[in-house]
Parts: sequence; structure tokens; C-alpha cells
Amino acid sequence: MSKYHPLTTEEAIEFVKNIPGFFSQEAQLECREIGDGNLNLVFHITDSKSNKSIIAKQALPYVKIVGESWPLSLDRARIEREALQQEHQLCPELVPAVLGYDDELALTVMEDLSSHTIMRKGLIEGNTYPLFANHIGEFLARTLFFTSDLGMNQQDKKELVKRFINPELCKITEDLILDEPYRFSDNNNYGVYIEDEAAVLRTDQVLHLEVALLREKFMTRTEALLHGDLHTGSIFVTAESTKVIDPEFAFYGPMGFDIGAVIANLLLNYAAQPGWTSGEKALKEKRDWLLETAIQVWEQFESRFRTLWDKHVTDHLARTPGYQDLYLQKVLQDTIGFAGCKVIRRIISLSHVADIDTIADPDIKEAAERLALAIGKALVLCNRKLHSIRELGDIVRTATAIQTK
Ligand code: SR1
Ligand code: MG
Repeated sequence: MSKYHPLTTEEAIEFVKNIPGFFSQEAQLECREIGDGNLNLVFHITDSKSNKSIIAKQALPYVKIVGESWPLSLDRARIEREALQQEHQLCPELVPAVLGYDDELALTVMEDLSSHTIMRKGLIEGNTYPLFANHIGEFLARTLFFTSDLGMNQQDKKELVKRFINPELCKITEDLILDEPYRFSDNNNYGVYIEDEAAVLRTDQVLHLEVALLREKFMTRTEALLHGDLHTGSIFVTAESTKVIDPEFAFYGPMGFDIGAVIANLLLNYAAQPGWTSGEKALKEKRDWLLETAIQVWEQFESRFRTLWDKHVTDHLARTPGYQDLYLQKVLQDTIGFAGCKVIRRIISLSHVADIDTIADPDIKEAAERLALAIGKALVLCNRKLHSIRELGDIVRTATAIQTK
């Protein structure tokens, strides 16, 4: 019989006490369950004597925000733990260390990041993070390159593909991001006041063709080990530091899906800005920073990825002149397409973002949702035509000008 059961705070304390070398024998441990995400329990355990703290995350066997009617595999905890370990090995400064785990309990214990803020919260509070694009560009370049056929032994990579088959979590993405916004679905969740927009999404065949192509890439392209859910709620930040958490959606997929997720969430905050920033000048400055950061995310990724390729590529044919440029052009186009899909889903589908959902003024909120949809659709529609990331600036500014007329 499995020993799995959701832990009490006392049981979480007992578990972490036994992690060798972390808390002392005299530790006075206190524990709070602080999980505010969609899927898991998160225990924050502190020693009041030394002030040392640790996080224990436990998967629940169902989708927390929906309830037991939507069961979910506990193996995702093993996948998340192994992905964290892979990512930490490749980017020790950018990913917390795993300090202990129990796969039967679906439990992973890791470094506490309380000194950092969840990036979504930080952005809503009006902060900017000047080093973020460098850090996340490094994370993306290293994790995507070194887990791909370009950066590792190609037989070993196939073993990793096997370990990271993640059907249930991939299905959530296939449904919520790459299907349901484009048809009637009970999971969809949007205000009646944007029914006109939802109707367009359900009927626009040109848009559907692009989404169908992106969906096919998501389901079939095993390019690299992805984080799989790299939104600003999965990233902790300070002015100097960035830490990526929560890779339970990890699987082998198209690189552009992860890069697009980061860009999409910066753009969602861009669309939400009138809810958080007053004054035309301040609004413009904040939006310029968000848009430039979104562009920089790609540029930082690209330059580092090219350097890794030139230095470490494992496949001699990948050194053929022209191949690197074509490869990156494909990744750029996927990035823009997936970014568009990810923006659209956060307005129409299950699970929104606080950047927009918590705007108090209903007119400002509606305008933010309409702008996000305009940006999302434009990105999906143009993805296969894009040749430079700088075009992203024009697309977003044009959509903003049309929506704010
Ligand atoms: C049912 S889970 C909803 C969403 O939460 C996660 O963070 C993923 O983005 C998923 O789509
Ligand atoms: Mg998550």
C-alpha cells in the first residue's frame, strides 16, 4: 500500500528534521502551509532559534483550484524534483537546490527563497528588475541547449525524453492553452462583456490554423527539456538575483514554449499597467521597460545560445554554415507564436493572472483584457512571418495604439 497522504504541518516538520545537516538537534521548528498556487501544498518551516528556513512542497492527487473531480498524477512531483535537479546542475545560481525528497509522498524539500519576491507580485507593485533579462536569458540558453541534441549525447537525450514523459500535465497545456480558448468549453472563464472577443477566437480560421500548427509542435517536437510553465509566478526575484521554481510541467518540447512563456507574462503585465500606474509619462516608462525587457529576454537567450553552440555543439553537421541561423529563426517564430497563445489563455481560459484579474476598476480591467487579446492574436497571426525580435516592439505598440484610440 502506498504511504501517500497529504501531510499535516507536524508531519512536514518531522520530515525536514531528518534531513542531514540542515537543522540542529536544538531547532525549534514552526511550520505554515503557504501554497497559493493551483496544484500543491507548500510548507514553510522555520527554526525560531537560528532563523534558518526551508520549503517542503507536496503534490496533491488532484487539481487544487478545481477539486477532487479533476485527478492528477503524483508522478509529477518526481518529474518536478528531477527537473529542478537538472536545472540546478546547469544553473546553480538561478535554481534552488533540492535538499531532500520522498517520491512516494510526492514531496520535495528545497532551499527557502523568502528573501526574494514572486516576480508577478513585484511587477504588480511597480518594481523593475534590471538584471532579469540577463538572468533568465542565461537560464533559458543553458537549460535548453544542454538538454537538446545539440548539447548532449543524443542517446542519453532519448533516455531523458523517457524520464520526462508528462502526459497529464501536458494535457492541461494542450487543453487550456492550445485548444479551449478557440471553442466553447466549461473550463473557459471570462466576463460576458468580452463575449464579442471570445466569439472571434472561436471562429477565426486563420488564427485556428496558426494555433493548430503550434499545438502540433507542442505535442511532437522533443527539442529540449522544458520548464513547461515559466510564467512570472514561477520566478522569484530581487534586484540582484533571479530564481526559477516549479517545473512540474517539465517535458521534452519545443524551446520556444519556455521563452514565449516569459515574454507572454511580461506582456500581460504591460497590458495591465493602467491598473497599476497613473500618469501618462510613468505609464509610458513602465511599458517601455516591460517591452524592452521582453525583447532583451530573447536577445540574451540568443547570444548565449549561439556562444554555447559554437563552443560545445556535439553534432558535426550542426556546424554546417547557415544551420544555426535557421534553427534560431525557427525558435524565434515558435517563441512569438507560443507567447501569443499564452497571453490569450490567461484572459479566456481557466487560471488567470493577478496582474489583470485584481485591477479594481472594471473599465480599466476590460481595456487591459482587450489589449492583451489584441496583442496575443497579433503574435499568433504573425509568428511564421517574424524575422527579428525587434518586430515584437512594433506589433505591441501598434496593438496598443489601436486599442487606446
Ligand atoms: C489546472 S492548472 C492551471 C494552470 O496552472 C499552472 O500554473 C499552469 O499554467 C496551468 O495551465
Ligand atoms: Mg506552478
